[in-house]
Amino acid sequence: MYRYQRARLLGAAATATIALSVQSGTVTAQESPEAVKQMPPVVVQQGAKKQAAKKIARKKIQSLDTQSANQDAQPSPPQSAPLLESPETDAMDGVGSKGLALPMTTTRLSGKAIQSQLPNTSDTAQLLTKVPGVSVFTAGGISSLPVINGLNDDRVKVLVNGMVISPACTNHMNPPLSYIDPSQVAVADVIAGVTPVSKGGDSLGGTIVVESRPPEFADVGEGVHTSGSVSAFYRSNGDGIATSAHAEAATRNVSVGYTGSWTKSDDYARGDDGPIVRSTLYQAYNHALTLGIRNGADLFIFEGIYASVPYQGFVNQRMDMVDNDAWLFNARSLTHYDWGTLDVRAFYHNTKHRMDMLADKAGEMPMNADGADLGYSIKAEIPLTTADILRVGNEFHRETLNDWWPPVAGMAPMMGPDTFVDINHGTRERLGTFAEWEHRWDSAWSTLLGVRNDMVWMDTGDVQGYSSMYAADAAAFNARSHERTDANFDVTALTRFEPTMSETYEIGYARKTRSPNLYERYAWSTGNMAADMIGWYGDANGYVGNLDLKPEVGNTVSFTAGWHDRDRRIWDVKVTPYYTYVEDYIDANFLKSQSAMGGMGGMAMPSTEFVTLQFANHDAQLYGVNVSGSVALWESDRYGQFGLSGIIGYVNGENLDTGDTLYHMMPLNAQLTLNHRRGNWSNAVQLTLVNDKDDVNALRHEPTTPGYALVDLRSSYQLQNVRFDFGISNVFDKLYYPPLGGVDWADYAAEGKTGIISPVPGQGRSFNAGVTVTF
Ligand SMILES: [Cu+2]
Repeated sequence: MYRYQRARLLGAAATATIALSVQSGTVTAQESPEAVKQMPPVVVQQGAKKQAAKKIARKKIQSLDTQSANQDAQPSPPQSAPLLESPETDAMDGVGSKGLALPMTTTRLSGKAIQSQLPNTSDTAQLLTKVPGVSVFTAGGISSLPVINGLNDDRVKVLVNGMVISPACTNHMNPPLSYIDPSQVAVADVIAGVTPVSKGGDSLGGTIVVESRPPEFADVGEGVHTSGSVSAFYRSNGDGIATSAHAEAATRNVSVGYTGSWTKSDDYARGDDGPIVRSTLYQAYNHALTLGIRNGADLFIFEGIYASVPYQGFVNQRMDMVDNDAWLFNARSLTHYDWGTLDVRAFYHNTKHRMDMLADKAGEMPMNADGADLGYSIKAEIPLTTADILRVGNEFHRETLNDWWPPVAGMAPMMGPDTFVDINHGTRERLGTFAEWEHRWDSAWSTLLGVRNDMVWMDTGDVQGYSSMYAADAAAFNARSHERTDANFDVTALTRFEPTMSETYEIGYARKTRSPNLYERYAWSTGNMAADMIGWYGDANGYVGNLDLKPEVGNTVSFTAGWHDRDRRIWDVKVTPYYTYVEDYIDANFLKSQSAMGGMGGMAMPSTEFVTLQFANHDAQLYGVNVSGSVALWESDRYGQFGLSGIIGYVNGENLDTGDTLYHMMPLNAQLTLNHRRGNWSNAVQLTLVNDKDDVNALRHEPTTPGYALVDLRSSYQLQNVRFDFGISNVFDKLYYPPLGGVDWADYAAEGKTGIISPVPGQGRSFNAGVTVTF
């Protein structure tokens, strides 16, 4: 039964997917278990279904992740299914039926699911809002922070081409996904909740694995293969422009590629024909060079990226990004042996981050951060038998950070005469080691069991303030030892049960641990102005670090039930309820109200709305449910194909010590998309529904937001090698407030800091259009 099923799935997918066998690169051997065992994790795929045959010959390597042989043997739902080609269902199809290294809670975005979003956004995190369980909280225009099942930002592990990228900013203005343009993303896998230890470590909520376009190689007898594409998009709201280009030249074994992007937007306008939302402008460049070398099925990739953000407004922060210059280098070698595959990666990242205030905030306060990341990972996947896979790995990550604020002339003693040293050569090193065993018991049952240790070492030097005003806090901080060591242990256990070809169930447990970041432990000043600079919450409150913070430990139990037609062509539904108990959740305690501060420079708060908080451990619980599904509705030669897909998310979080609602919990929300496709036309109508948010975090004075419904339209037409995109987002120009948008500090500051601060309004209507030429 099992073998039959696998062969059948392979057959169905063979039109679009080929897996290279170790020596020969042929498809045929896959039907025997031995061949499956040998099969390397390089899935040669898939390319544009438009140019299917040619592309297949070209052996485009689509997924470079070290998935299990088992998983490669069971490619995603049949690629030939017509309605699964539509952008939304592509996002919906998940990869849940494959090996347990990708649990059922995994959603894979690739190809059209990404392409269809390019007209709408230059923010890579926004792409992920199609994924069940994922929401984003508002930051800069290209720097949203992802949340998975209510666990946000650093609690989500994000790997960009295998790199761990630490935000080098007191406001986390430069999160990992801000270093890659959406147009450069080839595949994004999101694992929500229970995550295999081979993909976890130092995180609680889940893992986002983003891979950029893999190298392409020439076909036999083709000589030098060249390819490329150019695209440009315009968005009427904010006068946004996004361009990208790709060019590649390759022989059979060597490939050199360039990918670049440039994007820019002015402040966007809110809905209801309202005024602009201040401090939402941005501009960004990204250039990436890739070298790929292939030797049989083995692959070596080297990539260098230069990412520059000349400016980016932050509507819900007191500061803006006025320059962010980053270099990123990563190398990967993927080799196949008799015993299995070895995946080795190494990376280096360096960011020079500069903050100050753009025009709206009318003030001056330079803040600088220089951050670097350095690391490697070595992962081996060993198929022990046809039913057993062992994965072992070791990885290291070292973050260094300097964060200092130069004095402002004439502003002593508040902001001078000395340099404020926030983090003085902070270091955070993590050494992770894991072992994971996946076993298939019979055609229905399989299990995954993994254990993991992460050692985390942190330290930082002594600090000083702008003046003697800050001396007491600095002295207290300097008097203590800053060295901290955490020994973290994670466990993941997953069981999958596939009793029939139309149902799959999975139950998982994970204990996951995250150590505090450098700011959570080492931000030291209790002065309101200095504390107000710390925090990535968009709440305009001040935060003070805590040397006594412990790592937070999440215990998650989740269950997924998936039902679908036998071929996964017509319909599927997936439901995942989950519960997480977090021991020592890093929340905050009230330190003081800021009402006493009035009148200092551009920074002060005349209002009692804002508070200074200190990071603190509390016990917390989160629970919720994610639902996703799709159905092929109707098909006719004359009118084309119609399909419907949707996701629903609900999460609830509570601080068990105080009874307060956790900050930034997304209210009940749903997305419903009607897809249509006829020949080269594809169209979509998307309805987004978000409930009132009245369950808010009292400690941070989190604003309530009313419920809303938004309608988006998308349309594309493929004319040979030219693709045209059209779309209208927020068709009815609805004025709305994203529940995780934070407070509109930019407006509040510009209007004289009086009255009640408003939540940040979302984008009003935008007409989006673009063209992509491939050659
Ligand atoms: Cu910053």
